[in-house]
Amino acid sequence: MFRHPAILTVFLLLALPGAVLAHGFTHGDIRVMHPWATVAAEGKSSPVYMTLTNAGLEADRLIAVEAKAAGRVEIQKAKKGGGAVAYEPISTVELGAKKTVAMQPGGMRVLLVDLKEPLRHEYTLPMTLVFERAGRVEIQAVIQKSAAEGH
Ligand SMILES: [Cu+2]
Repeated sequence: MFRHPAILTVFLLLALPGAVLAHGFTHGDIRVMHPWATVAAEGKSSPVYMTLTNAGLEADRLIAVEAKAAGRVEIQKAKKGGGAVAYEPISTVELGAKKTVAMQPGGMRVLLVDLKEPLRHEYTLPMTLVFERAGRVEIQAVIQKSAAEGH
């Protein structure tokens, strides 16, 4: 029976639910789960959220984030109090041994500033997370319209 190669690929992906449902990246002891950015126009900014896990026995910390699509990248944390959420830059994200840290709306985030290209819905954005111990972790952020979208 004839089978279209594209159809076959879909079936193979569905046979590996972990690969589809858990969009994540592992490098050494570091696991980065479901990184996602927000749809944005060229020249604008876009927040990126993800969950970081350190499966190792030694503490690590995120010290930098790089993205070719952005003129500048900041790591930020929401300030407490007040009405609208305001963010301020932080230099690192501490990731203790056997700890998980969620970067999510209203908490910590990565901000891509001065985008050199538009972030289009459902495309993916290559980024590099730099950890003090684990080194460089290459990830692909999925571009979503909102936090609720998920997959
Ligand atoms: Cu995902």
